[in-house]
Amino acid sequence: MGVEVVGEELGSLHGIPLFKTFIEVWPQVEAFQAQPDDLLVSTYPKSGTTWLSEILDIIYQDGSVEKCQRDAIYNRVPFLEYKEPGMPSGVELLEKTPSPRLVTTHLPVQLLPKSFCDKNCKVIYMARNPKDVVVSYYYFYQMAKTHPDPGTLAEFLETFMAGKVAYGSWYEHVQGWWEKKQEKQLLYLFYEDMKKDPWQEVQKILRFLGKEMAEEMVERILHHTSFQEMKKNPSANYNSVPTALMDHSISPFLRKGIIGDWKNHFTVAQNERFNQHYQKHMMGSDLHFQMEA
Ligand code: PPS
Repeated sequence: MGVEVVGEELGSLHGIPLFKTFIEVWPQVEAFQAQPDDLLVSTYPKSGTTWLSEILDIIYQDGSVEKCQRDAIYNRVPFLEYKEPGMPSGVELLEKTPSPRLVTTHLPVQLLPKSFCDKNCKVIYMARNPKDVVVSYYYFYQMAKTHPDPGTLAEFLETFMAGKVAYGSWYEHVQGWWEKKQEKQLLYLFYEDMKKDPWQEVQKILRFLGKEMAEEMVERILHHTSFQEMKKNPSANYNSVPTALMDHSISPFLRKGIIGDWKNHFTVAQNERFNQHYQKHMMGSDLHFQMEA
């Protein structure tokens, strides 16, 4: 008989709603000792973490698809603050990962363990427009069983706008990391740019990493990390996660991978309300999001 995981209500970490299992290991995460050659991939949930991780891993493996199949993406690129009962924590996994390490996190900038700044680690942040994030998150809340019940989409939209979802306010997250760009080696990317011109975005990444790659290799990377390829790739599509934790029959992890799916979900009234909320919370920011393809 399979174990049934029932999503508990979220706890609170320094005011940020978060899974209680993650909060329990927080002292370990906070004390994490980064190494100068660690590369941190930072995102708000559902903004392209897995996609960017796969792109970076294949760059690190010099374009070798075979080497990227050595393990599941969540083991190749450990998730810093992760913890589930019976599973190694992100920190435990990282301690066993050879350098140079790729590390993912969804932490808002103010909670980033100090060591990443002390060691001057490079950071790549990827942001995605909030309308597609909230739709993607709604499906993820249902398929990834550790989340509380999201209710209807209308209810979930309110929870999201109020910043009461796991990792808190999208607005604070994208703006906080945007401001961090002033003082750190940080490359700030957008999911929508990666969709529209992946070649150009991969060139930005290569420049940021100080790497050069033959055109043919870049073509191979783009093919390997396309939505269609990743969706059928068992080491990138999360199918290896036990069904008790992620039920892909409810919604696959690689669900649609497009810009503008929110149009298939928001009513006209919800869209108007969301736009007003967005304008209010982004006022004064020079960050701009593309909501459409
Ligand atoms: S998580 O759980 O926060 O780590 O999720 P994350 O990986 O950040 O985001 C999942 C969404 O990214 C889409 N995705 C992609 N889109 C385009 N191309 C590629 N290769 C790709 N890989 C993942 C994935 O489908 C989720 O978005 P939605 O809109 O739900 O499809």
